[in-house]
Amino acid sequence: MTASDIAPGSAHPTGATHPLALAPVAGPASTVDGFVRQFLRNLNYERGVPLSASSDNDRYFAFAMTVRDYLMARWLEDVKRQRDAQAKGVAYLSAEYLLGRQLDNNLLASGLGDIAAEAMAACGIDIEDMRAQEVEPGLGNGGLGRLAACFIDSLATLGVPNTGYGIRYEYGIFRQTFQDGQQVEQPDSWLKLGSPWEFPHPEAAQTITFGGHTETYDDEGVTRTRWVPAWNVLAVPYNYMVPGYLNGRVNTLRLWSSRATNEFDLRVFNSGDYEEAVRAQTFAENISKVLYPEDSTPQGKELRLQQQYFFVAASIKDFLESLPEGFDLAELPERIIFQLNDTHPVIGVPELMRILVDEKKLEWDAAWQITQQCFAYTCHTLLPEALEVWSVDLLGRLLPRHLEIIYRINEEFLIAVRERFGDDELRLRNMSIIGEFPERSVRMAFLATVAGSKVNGVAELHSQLLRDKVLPDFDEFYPGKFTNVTNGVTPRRFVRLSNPGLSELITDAIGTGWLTDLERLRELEVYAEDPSFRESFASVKAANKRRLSEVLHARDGLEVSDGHMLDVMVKRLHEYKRQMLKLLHIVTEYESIVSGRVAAGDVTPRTFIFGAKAAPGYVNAKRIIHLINAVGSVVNADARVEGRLKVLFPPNYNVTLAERLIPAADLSEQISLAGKEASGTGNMKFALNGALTIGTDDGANVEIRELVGDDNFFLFGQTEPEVEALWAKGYKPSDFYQADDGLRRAMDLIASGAFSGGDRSVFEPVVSNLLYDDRFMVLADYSSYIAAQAKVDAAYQDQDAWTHSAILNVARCGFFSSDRSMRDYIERIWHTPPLL
Ligand code: 26W
Repeated sequence: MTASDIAPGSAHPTGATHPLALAPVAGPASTVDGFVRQFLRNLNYERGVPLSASSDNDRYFAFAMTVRDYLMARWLEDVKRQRDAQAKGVAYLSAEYLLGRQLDNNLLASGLGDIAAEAMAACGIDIEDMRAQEVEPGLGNGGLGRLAACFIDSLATLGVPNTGYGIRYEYGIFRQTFQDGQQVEQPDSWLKLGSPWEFPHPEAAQTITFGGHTETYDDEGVTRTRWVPAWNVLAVPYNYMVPGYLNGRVNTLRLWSSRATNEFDLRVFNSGDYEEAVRAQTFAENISKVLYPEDSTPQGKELRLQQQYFFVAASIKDFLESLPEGFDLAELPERIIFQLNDTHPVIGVPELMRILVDEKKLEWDAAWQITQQCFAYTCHTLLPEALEVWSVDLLGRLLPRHLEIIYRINEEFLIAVRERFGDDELRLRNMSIIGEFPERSVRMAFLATVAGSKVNGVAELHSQLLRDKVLPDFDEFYPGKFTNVTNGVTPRRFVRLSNPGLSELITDAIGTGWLTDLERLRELEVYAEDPSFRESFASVKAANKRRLSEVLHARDGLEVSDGHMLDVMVKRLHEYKRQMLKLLHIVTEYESIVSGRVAAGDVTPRTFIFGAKAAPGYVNAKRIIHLINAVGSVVNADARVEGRLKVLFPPNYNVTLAERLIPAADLSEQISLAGKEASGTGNMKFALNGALTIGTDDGANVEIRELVGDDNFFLFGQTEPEVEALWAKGYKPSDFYQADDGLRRAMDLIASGAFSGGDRSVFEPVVSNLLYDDRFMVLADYSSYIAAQAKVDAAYQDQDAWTHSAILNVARCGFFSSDRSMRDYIERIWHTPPLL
């Protein structure tokens, strides 16, 4: 970088003369004075207020900007370094990023924490008040969105060139409230007070077109196709810093926001139809307005396809424009890999083909060669209903040229299949990218599989089932294409930031290296044998519980009782995740007390905490939320329980709450029906924070159990093959109901209206759903779950042994760092080494 690229001194808040004077790993040579000066400068010149008249929000902004200023030199430098090196990079294409709050993360990454704290103390400002100002960007639904956020954190920390591409939704995942125990959704206006972390670049907007028709024309004797679209919108990029942990590296997250184009406006406007012009504007701006809150059940809504094409087309253009003039497109695969985070961005495949063939005038085969090497696909589900399909009708109307291209890709693919397997019509129908029932539609997972250089599942079991059950013909047709990369989580946010007590304890024992080399947690194993370490570990857990209690009290007026085991189930509300199974356990415990069969004093005191949002249209899930709240009201108020059971359901579970809840948990509930949860990532966060898991052999639970050992994990439930066998034999849930007294009593109590003021009709659908349908075999796994919970109770009696197990969970779960996931992607899929 030339010195003139960056304003000397002024860009740097801390008084250092030149940003490069800062050693990346050794930490900043900055000063408290420098921080204070820059903070006040930002308050005055960016917010336009003196300290004496500033609001909490002003101070939060000025503070955030000071941290931002500090990272800025490194960001500019990194962007330039990546451009100059012409090294291969990763374009992570994801419709969701569930980022969580940025302030603390960016403070940590910059190593400014202590200086900032001192500086604010010197100004008489409580950092906590400023932290509380930040509304987390909830631009995702759950696991998939949070995974994307962990991955970009790890890529920056590893120093791998990466841009995360996505959508800047104006409204993220809805804010959940409860009214009479039922979920009510409120809009999430996270941008109401603005965000100090975003850098809009309207001048770099891309025009994205839709609709219209295609036509052929003669191009010097070659017949070519062009797309004549009917309407367009602008995609305005907003850049966000993605700082690596203490390494002086900063990558970019680029989220697109839709705007009306002038061109479009003016045409209508000049025709005199003002209302129509306004309508058109609103229409264009709707594209990035709101995140679809459906997790795993695509609704096939036109706006959703518009969103997908909008951000993917903008991202691909953005990348192609960044290439040097005269770049040979045959070399594209040496410069970029577009990673498809589930099928949501798959429309990028025909888009790149369209650009290469129609615009760059490459031969189809050459273009296809390039395209196939430039994409890779990650599948995040096994539920058949979660696999996206777009009706040919809709796709053809919105993106006529893309549909033609998809048809051609399919045609050539099916010819190749026929060559290989012969005229096996059934197989051809099963493998076709175009499905015929219930309507003609494009199977996006098939398109992604055909186009991708690699296809990966997100945990060993998931990848295996993907090959064996979901896409077996493709696995046979493309040997070597399928692979696994087990998910991971960033230890910076989910251990260091969320659990400072544990982090300090670990660092005191084994030094700081673990934060970027999580396998080093293994060195803690010996400390599990040290009574004084166990004591410290237990007191960290106790302190985390008190901290949680304060948060829940302030946030929701909820009380966590002292001396209780904290039993936590937090994740989206979905039938396959089986919150109902957890609830049946609670009702069983409660019923055994109120019926007098068990003395309250003999019950292990437990506080059960739920956190879960249901998709707004998912009726069964919403009924289960209602039932959890109803059971909570009754159990918590019943004197016969003597306070030994407590059910808490803080509304609006999000990343910020997760960061408080997980470090306080004793028991982690990972109880999905085997073969349904692709991986889970909450399970990893709990284990790394010293909670023991009660779980089925599903997703990454399998790998957690293998690592921590059977003695340190409460396994229950059928295995995936057992589930298959029971379906094959004919599953009758009522048989299980009849055969188990505890189950019958719990179900009968719910059916009796005990949790609905005597009104039997309220929860009747929940009970009959289990008795007569039970798609996720709650009843089949009940007895095994209850038996495992009894083992949990027994184990919890010996607190010291429990702590021993908890330490071993931490020590043995270093594998689940998202840094390791990224290394696996790099080695198996991307081939993008860190840029040194
Ligand atoms: C509406 C369409 C749709 C379909 C699927 C929206 C969202 C999805 C996602 C695949 C749901 C999701 O978040 N899956 C989760 O991904 C995590 C990260 O890999 C896994 O850990 C979870 O097991 C998986 O459920």
